[in-house]
Formats: sequence, structure tokens, C-alpha cells
Amino acid sequence: MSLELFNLNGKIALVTGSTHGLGMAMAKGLGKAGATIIVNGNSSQQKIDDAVNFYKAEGINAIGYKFNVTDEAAVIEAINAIESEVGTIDILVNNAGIIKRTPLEDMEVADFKQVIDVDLVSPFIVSKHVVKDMIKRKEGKIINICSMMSELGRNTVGAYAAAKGGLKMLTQNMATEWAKHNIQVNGIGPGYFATSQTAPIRVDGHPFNDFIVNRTPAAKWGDPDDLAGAAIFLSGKASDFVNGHIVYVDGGILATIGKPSNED
Ligand code: GCO
Repeated sequence: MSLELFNLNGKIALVTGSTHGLGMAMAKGLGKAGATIIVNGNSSQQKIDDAVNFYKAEGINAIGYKFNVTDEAAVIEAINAIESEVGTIDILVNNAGIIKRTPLEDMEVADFKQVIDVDLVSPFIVSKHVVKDMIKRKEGKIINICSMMSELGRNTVGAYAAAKGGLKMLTQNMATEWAKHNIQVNGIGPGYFATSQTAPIRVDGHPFNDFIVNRTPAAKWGDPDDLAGAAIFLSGKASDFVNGHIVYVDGGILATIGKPSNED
């Protein structure tokens, strides 16, 4: 019984932004648990093809679809294609996201809106169209990728924090509206992970790098593979009565006020 709770054989998982980084790590975890992975990106077909080849080399069944998650018409077209060419989507991971690091007083309104569009509006758009079939089938899993910034502010990431704070509440509202259809909507809140998004603030000697290692009780940056367990849990039977919960995978950041840099 216990392993069945985490078995995703026969399931189809769409992971937006799964050509690299945390999306790829979570998708790899879902694939290793048996799911077929729908790989999504919007930068280049080559990146999608390379990612599909990566998943296949890992023994994972993967098919790529290039579409812009902020473009509702493109999302509708892609979901229709996926459902006719691969099958209905059992698991949706809304991972695609951007960040712009600028002090709020200097931030262009267009840049602020773009962050909100990608990080908050697109999970709504994709979920709105994927959930239709989940409601018909009375079954589905939706996972929104939140952030430390769903709970905490930080200098220069105001637009991102507004989006990720909103995504936490959107997750709770999706859970509220769709739980009666046996659809579980939850979130994963990554702490600070070694990815391309954090590369600029992670270089050796960068003050933020030292700050994060000190601010994280586990005293290190997360490895993207550390997210696979939470993704598998929230995608399988093990979470069939878990709704509106954000699972923070953060090495203990949100558990603590922090400590002086000279304290062990
Ligand atoms: C930053 C980082 C964070 C992380 C992550 C933390 O500039 O503070 O990029 O936003 O990416 O979201 O949970």
C-alpha cells in the first residue's frame, strides 16, 4: 500500500517551464515515479528538444510543447493538442516564472506588470483550461510553485513578491473552489536553490551568497533534486486529502528569525 501512494504510472504531467532549473528537477522526479512528462518552454524549440532528450535518457517518457503560458489562445491550442495527441492532463505543475530585481521606486510599470503576468496570471490561465477536464473526470492535481517571497519581502524583488504572495492565495482559492471535484490544489515553496535564476546572487564572495548560507538553518543552497519528493507527494494518492497547502522546501528558512553571522 505505502509505495502505491507515490506511484504515478499511467499519469500525464504538464510542467510549465520544464526545460531547465527547478521545473526540470521536479519533472524528472515525477517522471521517475512513472508519469509521462509534457515538457513546456517558450524560448526555443531546440531547448525543448534538448530537454526531451534529457528526460528520455533518464528513462522517462516525455513529449515537448512550445507555448507561451501568458497567451490564453496559445494555452488553449496547446492543451487541445496535448489532450488529442498524448491524453488528458492528470497533474499540472505551474512552474514557469521570471524575476526582475529592481528597487520598486525605480521599476518600470511595464516590468512590474510582466512579472505579475508570467508569475501570477499564467498559472490562472493554464489552470483554468486544464481544470475543465479534471472537473469532468472528478480527479486532478494542480501544484503552483510559490516562493519564500510568498511569505517574506526582500529588497529589489517587490514585483516578484507581489506575484508569489498572490499565487499563495490563488492556490488557496483554487483549492476552495475545486476540492469538491476531487481536485487537490497545493503549492511548493522553494527556498534558495542553485539555479540559473539565482546564479547572479550566488557567486562566491557575493554578499547575498554568504547571507543565504547563514540565513538557512541547513547552511547551504538547495539542490533542485531536493524538490522532487514534495512534487511526487502532491501529485499522487498520498495527498488526496491535502488541499490549499504550501509545502515549503527551504532548509528551515521560514522556521527561524535567523542568527548573527558569527554564530554557529
Ligand atoms: C531572489 C531569489 C528568490 C528565489 C526564490 C526564493 O532574488 O531572492 O531569486 O526569489 O529565486 O524565489 O524562494
